[in-house]
Amino acid sequence: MELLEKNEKLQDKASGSFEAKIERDDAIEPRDNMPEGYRKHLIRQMSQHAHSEVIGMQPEGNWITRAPSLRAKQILLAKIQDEGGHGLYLYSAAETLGISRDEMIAQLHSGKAKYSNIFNYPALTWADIGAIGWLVDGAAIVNQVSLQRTSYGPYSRAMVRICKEESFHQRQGYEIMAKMMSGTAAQREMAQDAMNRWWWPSLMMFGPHESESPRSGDAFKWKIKRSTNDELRQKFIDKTVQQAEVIGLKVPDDQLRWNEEKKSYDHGPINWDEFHSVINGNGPCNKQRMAHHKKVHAEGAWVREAAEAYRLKEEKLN
Ligand code: FAQ
Repeated sequence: MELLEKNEKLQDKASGSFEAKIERDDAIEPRDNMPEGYRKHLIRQMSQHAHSEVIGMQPEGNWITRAPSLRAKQILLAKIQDEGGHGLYLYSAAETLGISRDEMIAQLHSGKAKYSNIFNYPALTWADIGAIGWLVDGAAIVNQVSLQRTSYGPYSRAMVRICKEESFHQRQGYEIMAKMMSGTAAQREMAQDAMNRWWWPSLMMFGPHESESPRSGDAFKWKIKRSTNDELRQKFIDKTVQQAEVIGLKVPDDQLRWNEEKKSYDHGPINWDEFHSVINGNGPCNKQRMAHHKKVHAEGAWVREAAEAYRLKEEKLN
């Protein structure tokens, strides 16, 4: 009996079944067999990730015309263009799973698909642009470095490129914060205020604690996720607290303490009621973000029509 099972396992490996590939840590590619649940799980996560990149352009876009110097404006423009590019890689990667971009956008507009909680907060001052680059991109990098080893090939390859660009974004944000912290009292106050408003929502970006994370079971079984939401959040806290100290910013958490035993920080409780309220449509900017996306999408219909007409013409010629 034991021999039979062993033989079956060997045959399974040789046949390159989905399970065998997952076990061997081989990448799953678009034409490979995959369970329907795996495909759906990835479409959900990757489309939400793509929507986040694109909606994430809005809070920063508001500051392009108000950047304090030509240099700052150029850098911010480049960063926002990168975010648009990240959305495109991710939509393309999700399309390999058999969903069209139109369907993904329709799901975003109907509220079926989510996007990251973080982009429902307003960018009130120039320091918020620093906080977004430093904290939001910093959190995104920690999550995305882990996703470089996700099991779906097109997603993991997209992550490699995206992470390189995100590290430039993180430095852009940290530079703004460091500059403001070495400026006037009013500038330091502005930087601290931005830190106070963006810290907790950035921690929420990693998603709920394990006991409240219904998607994690399948995600680990299929090696879509490699680390838990809490492990990644902790990694982010440990590196970011030190960066804050270097430039004199205070982390707005009275319960934050270095824990020598576990060699990392303990932190105060996260307000999960706020998180759920925001991801269910009731954050400060949800309505504004969606209204803007819908408006711009409708205004861009002619571009999609022209691209489609061009594609059809090329098809006829070939
Ligand atoms: N926001 O069971 P889990 C960026 C939902 S990119 C909203 O733990 P999972 C770059 C979750 O969907 C930022 N919803 O779920 C940038 C699920 O609901 P559902 C985006 C969230 O998937 C910077 C429910 O809660 N990055 O910032 C969030 O295993 C600056 C239960 O959660 C990604 O999307 C949240 N934060 O783990 C751009 C990374 N967290 O779908 C512009 C890829 C959880 O069942 C400017 N995604 N939910 O209705 C992931 O790694 C995972 O999907 C997690 C959530 C970790 C986000």
